[in-house]
Amino acid sequence: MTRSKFRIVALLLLLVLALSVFAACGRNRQEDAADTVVGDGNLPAGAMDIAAERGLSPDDINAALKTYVPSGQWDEYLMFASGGHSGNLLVIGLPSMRILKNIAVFTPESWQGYGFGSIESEEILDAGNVNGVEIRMGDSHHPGLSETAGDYDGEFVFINDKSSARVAVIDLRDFETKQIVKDPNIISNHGSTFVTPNTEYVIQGSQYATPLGWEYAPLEEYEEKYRGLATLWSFDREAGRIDMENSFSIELPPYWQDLCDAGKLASDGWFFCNSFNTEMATGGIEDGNPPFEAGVSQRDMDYLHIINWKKAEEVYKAGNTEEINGMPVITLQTAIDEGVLFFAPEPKSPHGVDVTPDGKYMVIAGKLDPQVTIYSIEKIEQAIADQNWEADPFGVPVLNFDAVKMAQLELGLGPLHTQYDADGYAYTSLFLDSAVAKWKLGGDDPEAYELIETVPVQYNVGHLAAAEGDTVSPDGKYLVALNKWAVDRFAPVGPLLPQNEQLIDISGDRMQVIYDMAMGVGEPHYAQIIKQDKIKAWDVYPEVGWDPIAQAPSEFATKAGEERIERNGNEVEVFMTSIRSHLTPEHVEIKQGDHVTWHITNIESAHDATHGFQLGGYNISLSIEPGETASFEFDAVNDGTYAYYCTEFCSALHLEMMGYMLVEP
Ligand code: RUQ
Ligand code: CUA
Repeated sequence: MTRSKFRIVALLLLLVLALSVFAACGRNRQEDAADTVVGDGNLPAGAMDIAAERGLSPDDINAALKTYVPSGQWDEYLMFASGGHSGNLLVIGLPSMRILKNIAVFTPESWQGYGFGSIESEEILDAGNVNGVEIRMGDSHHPGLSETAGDYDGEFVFINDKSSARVAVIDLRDFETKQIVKDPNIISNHGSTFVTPNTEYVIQGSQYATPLGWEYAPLEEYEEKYRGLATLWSFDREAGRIDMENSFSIELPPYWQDLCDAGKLASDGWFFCNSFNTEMATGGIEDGNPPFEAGVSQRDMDYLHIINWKKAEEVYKAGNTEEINGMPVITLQTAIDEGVLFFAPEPKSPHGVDVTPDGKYMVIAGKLDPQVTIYSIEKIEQAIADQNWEADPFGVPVLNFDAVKMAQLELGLGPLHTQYDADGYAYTSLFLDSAVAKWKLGGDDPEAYELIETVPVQYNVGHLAAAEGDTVSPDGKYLVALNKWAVDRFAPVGPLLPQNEQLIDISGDRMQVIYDMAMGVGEPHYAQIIKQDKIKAWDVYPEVGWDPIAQAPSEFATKAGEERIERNGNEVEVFMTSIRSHLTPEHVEIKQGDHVTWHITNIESAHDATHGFQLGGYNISLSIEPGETASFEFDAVNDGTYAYYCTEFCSALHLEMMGYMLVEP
C-alpha cells in the first residue's frame, strides 16, 4: 500500500474508532461537552489533521482517548506503587498515569518535611534503626492495602523494606507514614506486605537466611544455625498501628523464602510463601564453590510453604513459643508438631504465589519453568488429612505433588507474577519474554486451563497490578506492567534510565498497551490499584492544632496571639504560628549552645493552604498542612544570622513570609 493510501485507510479507521469510543461513553458529566463537540457525528474540526500530522495510528488514537483525563477531572483509580530502592511509595492516577504523590516512607524527603528535623518523622525513622545504626535508605517492594472481607477498604497501606526487614504503616486519611517496625530476628524480608482478609495481620516472610537475630555464625554452620522466618504483625486498626505486643513469628528452614500471599474465602486462615535455594547453597565462587546463581538453582523443585496462621495464632496464644530477641517465635519443631507448617513441591526457583479471587487456587510461577503451576486448597487440605507426605531434612511434611497439583499451563519464558480480572482470566508476567500472558482459569478441570494471548511489554516485566486484581472481587479494565528496563522507550537522560510502567487495557478481547509512564524514582516492584472513591482522605486536618501522629489535637498547638519564646536555662522553646503571609514570631533570638525545640501551628483551615518551613544552615525542613502542628529540635552549635522562610508560594507576599534567627555567640 502506498503511504497516502495507507494514510486514508488509517484516517477512516480512526474516525470509526473514535466515534465508537465516544458512542460507548455512558452519560456522565462530560456528556454535554461531548454533545457540543461530536454533535451530529463529526469529530472536532482539525482532529484528523492533528492525528495525521503527528503520525498517530488508529491504535494510538484509541489509546489516547482511553487515557486522557480532561483538565480538572479525577482519575478513576489510584495505584499505590513501590518506589523500590528510593524507599518510598508513589500514588499514581489511572488511566492518566499522572503521579499524584510521592509518599516518603523509609527515606527522608524534604518536600514533606520527613526526616529533616521534624520530631515526629525522626521518631518514625529512628524506630527502623538497626542496633544503633541509623538507617536512612530503603528498598520498598510490596504495598499492601488494608482489607475488609478480602476487599480493599481504603484505610491504610503497608509496605516492606527488603534491605533491613522493616514494615511501614501509612494512614490514608492524610497519606503519611505513621510507623516503621523492625523485625528483631531477620535482616532482609521479601514476602511482605500481604494482609489477611480483615487485616488482622500483616504477613512478612524473610528472604536471605541468617542466624535469627543475624548473629555471627560461619557459613559452614548454615544448615544448623541459619533460619528463615515468617512474622505475623498484628494490626490494631483503631490505633492505626502495628501492635508489636501481639505479633509473633514462625521459624522456618533456611530456604530462601520469597513472595507470600494470604488465603481468602476458601483458603482463609492459610498463607502461602514460595522458597528457592532449598539446595541451601552458600556461594563462595572465590573459594571454588558453585556461584550462588548456579548453586541455588540445582534442584527441579523447591517448596511452597503452606502455613496455617489461625493454628499458629492458637499456638502463640497458648504461649507455646520461645522468646527470641523480644519476639515470641513458634519454633520449627513446634510448627511441625502443631500442624502449622507444610510444604508442597514447586517448580523451579519460583517467584510469585497468587491466590485466585475465590481463594480456591494458588498460582505459582517458576522463574526457570515456562509453565505456571496451579494448586487447589481442597486438595491440599485433603493431602494433609491423608498424611500424604514425606518429610524434608528438617522434618517438615512435604505433601505429594500430584495430590495437591490441580493443573499446569505453559505460558512462556520466565513467568513471575499473576493478577486476576472479573471474568475468570489470569494475567502472568513473563520476565524473559518481556510479555504478559492472559489465560483462562479452569477451576477443577485441568483441561480447561488455557492460554488466550500474550502482549509484548518493554522490557523485562516484573510485577503486574490489575484493578483490585488481588482481592475477592477484581475489577478488570486495567492492568499495569511494572518493567525493569526502559532501554529505548524514552528520550535519553544519561546511563541511568527511567524506571517504567505500562498501562494495558484489558477490557476488550485483545490486550492493548495504552500508555508508557516513566517513574523518576527507583525500580517498581509491586503495586495495588484501588477505586479512587474508596479513599476518604482529609482535605485539611480536623482541627487547627492537630498532631498527625496521634491523630488528635496537639499539646503544642499555638493559637494566634499566643505565640511566644520560652527559655529555661539553655533550653529554648518556640511556639510559632503560620498564616498567609507571616510566621510569628518574626525574630527568634537565641544563644550559641542552646537546645531549641520549635513548634509551628499552621492556623489556616483553607484547602491546600500548606506552609513549608526551612531553616537554612541547620538542615531543617517541614511541611505544615492546614491545621497541623509540627515540631523540630536542634542544638544551636553555630552562631550567626539565619533566615527561615515558608517554602510554599502561598500568597503574593510569600517571599515576605520569613523571619530571622539570631544566634548570639
Ligand atoms: S519482587 S519483581 Cu519484590 Cu517480583 Cu520485585
Ligand atoms: Cu506560606 Cu509561603
